[in-house]
Amino acid sequence: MAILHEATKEVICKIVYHGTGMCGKTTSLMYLNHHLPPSQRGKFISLETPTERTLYFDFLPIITEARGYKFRYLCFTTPGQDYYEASRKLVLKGADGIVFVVDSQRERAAENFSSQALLEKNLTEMGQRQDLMPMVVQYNKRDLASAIPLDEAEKKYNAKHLLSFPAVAKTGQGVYETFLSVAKMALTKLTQADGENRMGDLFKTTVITTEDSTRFRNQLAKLNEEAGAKGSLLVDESSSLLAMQGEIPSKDLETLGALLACNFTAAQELAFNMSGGGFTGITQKAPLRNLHAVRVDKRRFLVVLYDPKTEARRLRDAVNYARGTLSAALLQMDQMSPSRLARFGELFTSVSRLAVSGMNA
Ligand SMILES: Nc1nc2c(ncn2[C@@H]2O[C@H](COP(=O)(O)OP(=O)(O)OP(=O)(O)O)[C@@H](O)[C@H]2O)c(=O)[nH]1
Ligand SMILES: [Mg+2]
Repeated sequence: MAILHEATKEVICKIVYHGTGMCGKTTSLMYLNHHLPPSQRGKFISLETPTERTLYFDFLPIITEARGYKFRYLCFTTPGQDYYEASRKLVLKGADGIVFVVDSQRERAAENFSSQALLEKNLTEMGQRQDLMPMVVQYNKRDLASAIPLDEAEKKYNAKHLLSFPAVAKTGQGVYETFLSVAKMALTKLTQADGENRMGDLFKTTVITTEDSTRFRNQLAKLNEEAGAKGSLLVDESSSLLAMQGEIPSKDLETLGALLACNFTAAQELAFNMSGGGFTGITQKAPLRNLHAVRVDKRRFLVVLYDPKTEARRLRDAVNYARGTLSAALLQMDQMSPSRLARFGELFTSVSRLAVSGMNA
């Protein structure tokens, strides 16, 4: 779910690389990480098993700028192995663009098909319409002798005639072109008010005006004061930080957002599967600070960093109060998003065109 921050002139989009195990998703992000200049990327993280298979996700923020606006593409890879279905679904949540990576080797056809079917199933389950999701295909491993011809690959895997790119992630061939094209599509979509109404909730663009930002910060400041907390964050399930206030001991807020979002959502689903009931929150206790996370509304949650000595009741009361005021403010913000999109849409579309074409240079 894309976010437009008026105050900081930032646009945040989520791009997900999806495809069967070992098709080259991690290698694609690694290539981008090694070849983009430091000013155009954030910190790359990879959560792998000891055998280099992605366990949870890889994450790389890619950044472009134009006319004082910053565009941040939070790029994730999903784990390709079958038994990681739950983490794959978490990572797909709120995607603004998807790269479907195909392993071009003839013997991997069955796995490519099943990965494609899973993607469709997962998106449908999340309430997203396929035809509205910006998507491109990366035919990877073109260097291998057993790679099927491109026209055969198109027939097999691209019935919808999506834009597609031959690639060799190991050397980087086609990787950047693929990213640019999905980035362009995602930016074009985020300002289309027309698509907006037909998107599932998770996939709508949120416009956060300067007033919204100030209001959220004030609400979080009040929470910190009443809970005796050091800091607090309002996080979107698709992993963007909506607002924060106080001392957040992390230099790398983007990564923090990604980790919090995936872990919170995972904990929530696990709790739901185990109890069949609702989910109120999780607490992580540690010597320096405790961390308490609760759901605020359907798409967002609140994380409070508080002193381990804080009295439980004081924290609970403060958090309950903050949840109420924040969810009312978020509801109001969401209701206004379509009209704000119409207002900001043109501006963002024209700037985003510059931002993406600037990357070609
Ligand atoms: N020959 C060749 N090998 C590649 C290419 N891309 C990736 N590989 C290799 O394929 C293996 C798997 O690549 P990864 O990028 O880890 O695959 P993945 O899609 O992230 O796999 P999971 O994390 O298990 O889902 C590695 O050994 C890569 O070096 C390519 O274009 N050509
Ligand atoms: Mg991987």
